Amino acid sequence: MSLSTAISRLESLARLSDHPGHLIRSFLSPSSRQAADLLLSWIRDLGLQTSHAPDGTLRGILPGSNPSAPPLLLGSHYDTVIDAGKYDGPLGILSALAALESLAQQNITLPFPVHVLAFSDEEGTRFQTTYLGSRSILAQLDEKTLAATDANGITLASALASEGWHHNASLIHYPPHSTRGYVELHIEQGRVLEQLNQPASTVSAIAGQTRLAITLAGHADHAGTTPMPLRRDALTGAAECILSAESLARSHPPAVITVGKIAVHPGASNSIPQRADFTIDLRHPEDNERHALTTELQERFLSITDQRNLTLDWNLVQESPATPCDPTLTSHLLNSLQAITGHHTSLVSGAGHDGVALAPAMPIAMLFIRCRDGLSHHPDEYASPEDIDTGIQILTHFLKSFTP
Ligand code: HGY
Ligand code: MN
Ligand code: MN
Repeated sequence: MSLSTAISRLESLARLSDHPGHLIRSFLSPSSRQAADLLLSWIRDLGLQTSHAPDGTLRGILPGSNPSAPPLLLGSHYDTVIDAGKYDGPLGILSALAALESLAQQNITLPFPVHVLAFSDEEGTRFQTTYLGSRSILAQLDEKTLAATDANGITLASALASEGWHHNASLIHYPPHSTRGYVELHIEQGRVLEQLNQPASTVSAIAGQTRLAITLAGHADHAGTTPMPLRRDALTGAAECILSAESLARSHPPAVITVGKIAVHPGASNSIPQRADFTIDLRHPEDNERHALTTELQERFLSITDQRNLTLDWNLVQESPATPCDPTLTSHLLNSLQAITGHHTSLVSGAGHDGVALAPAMPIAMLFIRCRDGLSHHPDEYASPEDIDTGIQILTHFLKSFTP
């Protein structure tokens, strides 16, 4: 596949959305199915043996000269956030296919199988629970995750049962330590490579994440007849909590805390809000710091809600540990990075990736590609054709020289 083919395929995928006005592909949605069919056709065109799991995980197998050897896994995710860019996820899948096509054009057969995986839900846009695809290939969709509900109250379990792609589906499963590892190419989603004026880097570790669902409840009342001192306003309480979360993160760098979603009930302009529901996304590269900040945040919220005579409902939706990348697998990738770019840079990832879910069962390594202004989870997300080409060359070099 030439670079121009990879670029035009990114554009084709970016046109498949659940919403006419912006890019969003969520778990098992119609546009996800269209994207899956397109990806499977491209994987098939490369001569790989394709399959899909009911949860939307796709796989292409290139057997190599020793089909029974432990496989190397490549890939990324093809779901998106809301109003997404076109590179976060699909670039990793298409770069893997481009690297394999480059090897085929050089008549190179690898001495081990390569499995290209496309995960159907890394972002958690529908159920707020991340890494559904990568956790499913390890058979780790636990009861709590299966009970997660979407905005319509549908549980993941019932969505899988009623909307899953069961026709011609097969089990895609990897027992622990049954592979050579997982390597993912991804845009950096940060500004460091731009500041260093370098096209790519490896990743040393992925920051830990804590995702919370918070509900503050007070008392609905008339906006015109209720004096300020008598109010139990859930939204102003939430506002104080949110600003407190921001000041906590600002005072503890490199911690980051984000409130990405908020809903107010009853939502009438002349009614005092009875209830405010919002999300917390808290990240830090050190788990003990992340846990300490989470405790501090809960104490701050309890104090605010006590003072305001509100109730606090604090729910841990999901947490992922800070995840180091495998030093040996990463050193192979670093050698290829150096061979192609002359650089030897490794960065910590503030963004989460499927490797977090896979790390307990296999070595993981990641290759970052520079993205303009570090922008991501935004329609203006952009990686240059030159940097994408460099990424594909590094991946190709890595596959050729990877003799584990
Ligand atoms: O939220 C993240 O870090 C990733 O984009 N899923
Ligand atoms: Mn993302
Ligand atoms: Mn991603």
